[in-house]
Formats: sequence, structure tokens, C-alpha cells
Amino acid sequence: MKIRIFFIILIMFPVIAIAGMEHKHMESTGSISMNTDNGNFAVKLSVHDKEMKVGKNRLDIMIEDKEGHAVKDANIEVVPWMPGMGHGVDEKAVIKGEGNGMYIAENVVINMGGEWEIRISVNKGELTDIAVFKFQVAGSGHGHEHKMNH
Ligand SMILES: [Cu+2]
Repeated sequence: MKIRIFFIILIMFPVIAIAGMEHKHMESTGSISMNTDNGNFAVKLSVHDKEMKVGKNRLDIMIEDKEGHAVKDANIEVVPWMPGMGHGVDEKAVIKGEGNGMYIAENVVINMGGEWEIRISVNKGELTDIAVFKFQVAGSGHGHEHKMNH
């Protein structure tokens, strides 16, 4: 019995350790991978300045298809959205394709602290799909003029 428990712990330990590392990895580099909702694309997102902040952000976005091939010349849209308050921002993100499946999104504006979604829609040929990344953005979000408009 004791031996069995020992083995269970032995087996579980790397799983826990890896889960912990993944978490750390995400926070320290700000790089996150996710499939789009219908599984048509894989989206890897890196926050250029490591952390999303109030103001202008730059995101580096890698798009791959189901087979893991880079998707170039796609139409990419990057839309910040604050679900808790039901609003986005007036500023439009500017997307530049690098030609190798990498896209640089600049002018990704966050206008207050709190919980945000970065909605990345990908269109290539007949396929359109979306991935939604969630971020907690530091900074004040309450009691200023902007909130009064909701
Ligand atoms: Cu708001």
C-alpha cells in the first residue's frame, strides 16, 4: 500500500512541476498559444513589452494552420474588448504581416485597468475563425470619467 502511494506521488510530481513551469513561463514572457474557436488555426501571441498595459501595446502574433504550417497573407483583426463593462476602444490596431506567418499588431490600445479580452480574428480564403485571449491589466479602472459613459 505504501509503495503504491509512493509511486502515485512519483508519477504526479512531474505533472505538477510542469504545470507550475508553464504558468511561470506564461507570466514571465507573456507568450500564449491557443487554437481558434473552431480549431482552424493556432495562434501564438507574445506581448512585446512582456505585459499588457494601459496605453499602446504591441503584440507579435504567429498564425499556423491545422497542420502546423505558417499562414501568411491572412487578414488579421485585433480588437481589445472589456467584457465586464461591455466596451472596446476607439483606436484601431494596425496589423503588418511579416510574410512568414508572423504578424505585428501595433496601436493595440487599452484605456483602463481591469479584465480585458484581446479578440484575434483570422481570415484566410474561406476560413474565418477567432481566438480570445484574456488579460488582467494593472491600473485604475474605477471612478474616472470614462466609466461614467457606460
Ligand atoms: Cu470601461
